[in-house]
Amino acid sequence: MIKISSLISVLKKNNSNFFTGVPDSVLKELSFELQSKSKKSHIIASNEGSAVSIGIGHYLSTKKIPCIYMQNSGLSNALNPLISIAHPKVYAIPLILIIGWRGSPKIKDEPQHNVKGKITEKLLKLLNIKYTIIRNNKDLKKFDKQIKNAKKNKVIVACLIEQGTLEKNNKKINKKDFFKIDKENFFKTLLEILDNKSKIVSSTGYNSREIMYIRNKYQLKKSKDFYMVGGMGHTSSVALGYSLSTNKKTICIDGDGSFLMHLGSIKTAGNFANKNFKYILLNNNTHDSVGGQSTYVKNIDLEKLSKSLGFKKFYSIKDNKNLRKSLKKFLSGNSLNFLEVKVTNSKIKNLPRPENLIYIKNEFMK
Ligand SMILES: Cc1ncc(C[n+]2csc(CCOP(=O)(O)OP(=O)(O)O)c2C)c(N)n1
Repeated sequence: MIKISSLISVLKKNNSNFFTGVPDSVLKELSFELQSKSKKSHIIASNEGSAVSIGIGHYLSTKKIPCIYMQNSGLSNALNPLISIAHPKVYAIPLILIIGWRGSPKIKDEPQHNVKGKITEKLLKLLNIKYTIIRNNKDLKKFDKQIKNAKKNKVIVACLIEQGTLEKNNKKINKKDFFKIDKENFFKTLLEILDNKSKIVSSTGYNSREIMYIRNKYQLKKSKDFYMVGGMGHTSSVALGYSLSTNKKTICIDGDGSFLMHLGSIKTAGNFANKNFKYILLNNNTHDSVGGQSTYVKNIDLEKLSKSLGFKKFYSIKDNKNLRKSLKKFLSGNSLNFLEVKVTNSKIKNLPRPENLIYIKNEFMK
């Protein structure tokens, strides 16, 4: 184990004091530590490619190496600017990557993480990125040397951090409920209303796990789900692709972090979706499932945004009063509409995780 302060002090010693990234549960302690930093030195990015690019811009203006943090699933989002801009054979921009290593061969994890976990080191090797697996303070010394080398030779350097490596301390993000609707009540109501033919495509984070839990708890078996266990930000695209070749109601349940990650997809849906595509944004204004970091979605005028992206009507449900009635109205709407539901953070402890993915897919496709 290592203290987060020890990692940060290695970075500081190397004059790297600018952080940008997408939150990850493995790196929660880093997020907790960074929350007191100003906008000038810490930016929560909407996706990992943007984080790398913000870091590149930082280097261009300061000559200092930025620290870019991400979960290894996001490494694929980061690849484009890493390879096509920052790579030593392109612009040679030095960067420090701090990567949360889900599915490392040492640790039992979910199927989607196991696949990425197994190839994470190979990906870094393929990119010629030197890295350290940080498990103790000795590893930090090795990482320090690699950073010095990266500075000198203008190359990218990375560290891999497994679940449980960062020591917990008393710092936390004070998880705040910005909004009122209890998610359990929302999902229960939705699953009660939907008919047998309807399909749900739900996002990474707590949404999919909560739907699974609530179906089981209340034995609500109508309609079928496709859980986006990975591919964060692509929920609306999967739902769009599904909905175009069917008349079945296709309900896209998105989280606000997921909505922002590839916001352009919502414009694609706005252009091309039919009225059977039902987009529901569950807005809690946080990356609830990875530590409660803010998404800042509450500052967006979603009515103006959704309408300008091509949705005809905008609905927002703020409290439990008329929840059922409003949901029914939205679902039976005769045009392409956008629904925001202002929800609390998740209150359910020990949520299940989708495991039998092939079975889930086959049921969904029936
Ligand atoms: C590409 C990618 N980057 C980061 C993550 C880590 N991650 C998992 S869930 C999540 C937050 C999702 O936020 P939101 O959609 O608001 O859902 P909530 O956590 O509030 O349930 C993040 C960042 C991931 N799974 N994939």
